[in-house]
Amino acid sequence: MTDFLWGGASAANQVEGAYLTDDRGLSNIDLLPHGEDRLAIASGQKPYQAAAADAFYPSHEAVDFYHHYKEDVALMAEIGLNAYRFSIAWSRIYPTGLESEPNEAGLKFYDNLLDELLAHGIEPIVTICHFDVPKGLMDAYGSWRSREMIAQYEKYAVTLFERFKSKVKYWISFNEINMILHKPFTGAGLTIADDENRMQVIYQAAHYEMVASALITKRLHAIDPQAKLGAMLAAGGYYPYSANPEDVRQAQRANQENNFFLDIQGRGEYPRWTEHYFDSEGIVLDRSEADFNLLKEYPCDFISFSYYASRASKADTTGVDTNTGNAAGGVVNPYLKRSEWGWMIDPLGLRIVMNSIWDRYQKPLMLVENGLGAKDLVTVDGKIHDDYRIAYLQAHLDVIEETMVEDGIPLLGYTMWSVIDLVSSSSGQMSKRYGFIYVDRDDAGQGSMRRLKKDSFHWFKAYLAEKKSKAE
Ligand code: BGP
Repeated sequence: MTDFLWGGASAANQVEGAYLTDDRGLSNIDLLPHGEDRLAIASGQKPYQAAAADAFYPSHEAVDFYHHYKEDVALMAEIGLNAYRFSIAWSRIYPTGLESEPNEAGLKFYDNLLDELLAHGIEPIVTICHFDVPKGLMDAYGSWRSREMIAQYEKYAVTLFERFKSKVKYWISFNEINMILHKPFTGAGLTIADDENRMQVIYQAAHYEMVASALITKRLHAIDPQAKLGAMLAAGGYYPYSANPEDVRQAQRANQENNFFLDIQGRGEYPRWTEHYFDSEGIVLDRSEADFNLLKEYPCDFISFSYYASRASKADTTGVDTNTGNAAGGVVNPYLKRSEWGWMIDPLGLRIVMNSIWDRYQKPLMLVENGLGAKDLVTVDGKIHDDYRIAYLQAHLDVIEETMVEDGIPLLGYTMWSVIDLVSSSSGQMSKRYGFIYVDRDDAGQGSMRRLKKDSFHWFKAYLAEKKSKAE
């Protein structure tokens, strides 16, 4: 595991803050408030304009990584990380999305960040679009409802490839592309009216995103033949709740829906079940011959995925707990423990996921998000004893090792979510903490932004040091 990428992960809208600094434009997540409106807006059911007038928007300041990145990168290096997955904010580069020239100040920020990382021996893994659409493109085109978005995204991605080609080898086109099924505003800046065919809007937008991803794979290979483009899926298999064939079929159906994205991005073809499904749901998509050719010719180079929890499916949910706390739905699995937010904790499920993705696509994998959201307490002497996080991560790392060694699955790297505390995507809370590094900031936006090292920080540092010494 010597050249294995051991890293942390984050997303621009969850860490950077400085939401208008250096001419950055507004993006979809800047319009997503903390509090009770968040879920309805995130799932595209309520327009963001209808949020309460005094709503608090946690992405605006986040944990101010924009001004703390040097300190934060130094802390990552102190842990011993050799990789960092982060995303670029589209609206720092093209503030409305529509400009013909990029914003130099935005490019400069990422140049500085990349230089800082490389100076510390940390390999960047860059997500081009992590739940991120400039508001200007939402206003002009209704976001990914429109084919126009493909050219806008291509312009943005090519700007990044040209500028950062000597510094970045691993690119990811869209974070958790399947999140569009559950939270289309978060995933793709979509708000869907009650009288619209919701799945028509979603599958059309997904098609354009996947064509855009294939197109930039083509562009990347021409600009930088060494670089690799990854697809990215929110993974976690659906288990049948029981051996009842109805439950088994239900789980199969849910897995097919999830695999839809990798089937197209990994194999270049729409799965066959979609034909009947689209017909029966009245879904008619704008898909051209040129799109199909592009999808076939430019599949992704590697498959990245997040894994937090597994899911369970049941055909008849009467009397069963469906409160899984997770956008992916399903029912509560009685065999598993759950996090404080109700997510099912299932290390063995990671082995199952890695095997099923590999069996299906035979492309190198990268686990780019895995971690535990939990409430952390700071003791009087400034310590954070997050043994629950250490236990979660250790259990998952053990499974990864077994899967690589015993099942022979190639994994390029592991970037733990989220290395540093940040704003939770689903809840908008700061108190749902994931980091090795604690940030003094609360759900209402109060706090000094001071960084503290949790017990997990020291534990992972020792874990990596041992790995390194064994490899030498
Ligand atoms: C994934 C996202 C991340 C991140 C993570 C944890 O869905 O890619 O952006 O937030 O999940 O989820 P949450 O913040 O909702 O706990």
